[in-house]
Amino acid sequence: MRNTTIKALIALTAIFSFSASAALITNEDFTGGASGWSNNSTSTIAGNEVLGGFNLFGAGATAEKTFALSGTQTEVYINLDFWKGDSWDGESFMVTANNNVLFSNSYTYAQGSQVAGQMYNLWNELLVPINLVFNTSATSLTLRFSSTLDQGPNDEWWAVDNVRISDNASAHVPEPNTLGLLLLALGAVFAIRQLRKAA
Ligand SMILES: [Ca+2]
Ligand SMILES: [Ca+2]
Ligand SMILES: [Ca+2]
Repeated sequence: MRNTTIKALIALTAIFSFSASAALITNEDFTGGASGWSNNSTSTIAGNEVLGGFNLFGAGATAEKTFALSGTQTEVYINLDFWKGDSWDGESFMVTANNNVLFSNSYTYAQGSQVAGQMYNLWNELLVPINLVFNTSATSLTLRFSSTLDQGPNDEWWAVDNVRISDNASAHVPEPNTLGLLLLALGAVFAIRQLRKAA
């Protein structure tokens, strides 16, 4: 009887110690280069390696990559840093996921400060953190970056950095939670009492 109860408590503790946690799908800072993107060209902005950049991603440039998903998620979280470079004049930068436009915003040359590329007055660079949620239960994610720029990459350009994708799929990673710890403590107290009775 005593052993059965202790075993039951241990089993309950084990069950409640498993909690769902977000699954990390990718985390790319492009240090040492890019791989798997439709355009793997990288450059350096203020000492930091990025995908694209000055003289690389201007009119018509796109970069996309496909990632496998478990299919058990309902939300995918996409975080990245976007760099607007030099003489943008109202064009937009877009982020799409499986052909859904999740982000589209327009920029102009004077936004930001002088960091890279051309050094003409007000041909500035702007760093924009972008945080998106994509509702999907698909088994893959094709992430695509593009713009409506109409001039060459020596005139107006963009780059991305720190692309991080995660989702809310159940990862089944053992992770002590409050209930699990409480049950563990109760189990320990119970076991000690039983041992004292037995002694
Ligand atoms: Ca980087
Ligand atoms: Ca510049
Ligand atoms: Ca233009």
